Amino acid sequence: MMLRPQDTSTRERKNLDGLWRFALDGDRRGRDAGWFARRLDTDRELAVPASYNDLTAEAEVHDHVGPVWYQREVWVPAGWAGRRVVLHLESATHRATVWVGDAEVVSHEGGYTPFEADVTAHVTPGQPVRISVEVDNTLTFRSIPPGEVEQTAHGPRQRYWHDFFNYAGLHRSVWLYATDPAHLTDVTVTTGFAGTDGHVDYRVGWESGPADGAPDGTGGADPDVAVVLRDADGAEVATGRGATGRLTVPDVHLWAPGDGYLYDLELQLVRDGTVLDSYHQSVGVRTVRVDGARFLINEQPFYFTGFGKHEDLAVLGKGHSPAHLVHDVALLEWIGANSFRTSHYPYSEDVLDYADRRGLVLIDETAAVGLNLGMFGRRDQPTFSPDTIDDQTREVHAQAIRELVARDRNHPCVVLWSIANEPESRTAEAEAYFRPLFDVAREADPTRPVGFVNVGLAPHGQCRVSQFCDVIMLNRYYGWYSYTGDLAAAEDAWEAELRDWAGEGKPIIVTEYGADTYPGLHATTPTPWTEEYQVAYLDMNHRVFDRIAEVVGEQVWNFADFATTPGIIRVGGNKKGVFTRDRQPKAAAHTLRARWRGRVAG
Ligand code: GCB
Repeated sequence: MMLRPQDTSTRERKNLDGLWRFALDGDRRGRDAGWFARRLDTDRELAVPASYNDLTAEAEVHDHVGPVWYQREVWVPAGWAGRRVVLHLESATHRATVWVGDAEVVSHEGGYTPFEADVTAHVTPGQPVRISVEVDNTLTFRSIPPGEVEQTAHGPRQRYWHDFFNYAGLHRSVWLYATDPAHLTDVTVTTGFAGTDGHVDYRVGWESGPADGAPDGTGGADPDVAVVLRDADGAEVATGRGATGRLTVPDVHLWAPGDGYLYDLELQLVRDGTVLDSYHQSVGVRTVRVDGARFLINEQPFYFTGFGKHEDLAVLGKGHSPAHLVHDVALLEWIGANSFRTSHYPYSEDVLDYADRRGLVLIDETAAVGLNLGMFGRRDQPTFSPDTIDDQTREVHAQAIRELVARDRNHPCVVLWSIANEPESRTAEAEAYFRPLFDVAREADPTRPVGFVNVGLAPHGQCRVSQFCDVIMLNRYYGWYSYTGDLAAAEDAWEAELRDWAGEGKPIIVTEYGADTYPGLHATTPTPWTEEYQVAYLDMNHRVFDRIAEVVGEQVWNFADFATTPGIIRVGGNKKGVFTRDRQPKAAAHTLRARWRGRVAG
């Protein structure tokens, strides 16, 4: 249970981004040596938010395996005396332990979801405090995503089965914030409409906190919850009392693709007429539903156009950058994309907030990528076994699903959960692994469809996991990894496979199709890696999609070129971008723009 830090009439934040002291700790000495207890012995300072990997010119930083330490001091505002003080990290990749002064305050597993600790007892308002964070990038068979560290004569080497560089560090903002001891802890909103009336169901959590002087520690009377819903102009639309309730919105302005209309739900925790805590939750009133092979938003058939993306930038790595967010969304709008998938992990919450406001539609994915040992040459070992990915991994995966849903369920932009990308899905072990995870997702959020992304190695008739999906999501590379350079044969084979899937009667989104393209490489005949081939490849795919009614979406792999591990099929990274890594269009961008800007939803 967690609310994103926010400034309100009762809350105050202090942003801790900037330069932090930084040290590598490949030998894992820091904890025992008490690095948190004194000034970190280093002359390095690195930036937060950013991956640390590309911030120096040193291979030992770029290729580091194991823990690193970040440390800085911060002045705790004098005005926070008597307040509850919380340290909040938007993410730490892939796990972290945090100390405030000498006290260990929190540990967290998983690199892309937030965590926080009540640090009131460890800080003195008006005084500085030292904050130390040990961040560990190691991937194992017990982490999501999984990986394995190989000890070599030249030190540890991290192996993993996904196609993007294992960037790590503090990728998003770190905050200190203050609330009243009595505070709101959580809110869930679900929305719907009938005719011109919208409704907003809300459920609010709170804690009364230890009250000053109250002998029973309860602070006397329980506080009450009051809520006010306002429209985008600030006009009051509805009010409510109590921790749960339904608000009615007459003449509702629905949130819809391309129309990111948001109401503001103000939550107040009130005792004896005093507002102890106030929090603002934006609300888009909309519905999502699968009906046969149609994907309905607000009961209207929706056709997804767009991309699989990455959080990936020169220098910053996976560090969040507001400027790049604005620019990427500008390019999405320029090209006529109405959606993207947060491949292959949960993105910064700023991305989701902005997508809400721009009316962009998101497929929201966990970091469960690379649960497929066979794909990267490990054919000797089964993916799911007591020695590889096992029940313990599944618990970590389940927790990743719960944390993703807890973080993102109030975002109208999210219309579909993807619980994994391209796992092994042909065996009974895969079926047994995934069945309960779909239950976890549906229990966490009964209001949205759930799926996973199927890989070409598990075609129709062989995949044992797609039976659990509301929507079939397929990554296919006909004309690239198979039928390379032969788009005519690729077209036949692709159409045949898609028609098999269409027989399931579920909506199909093609979540990846793409061709590596070296910008500036040209040919008159269809030659892989040229800009002309990427155009021809996309045209072929689009002909196939347009012949099959069950296809309700096309998301090209990838929005932009991105960094990978070194490999003989990667030239300075993955080059399937429609934009280069520095966001210049390849020829295919104009092809997509012509197609998508002409398309009407449905
Ligand atoms: C895939 C993966 C994606 C890769 C892509 C490729 O199927 O989902 O992570 O980058 O193929 O380019 O090979």
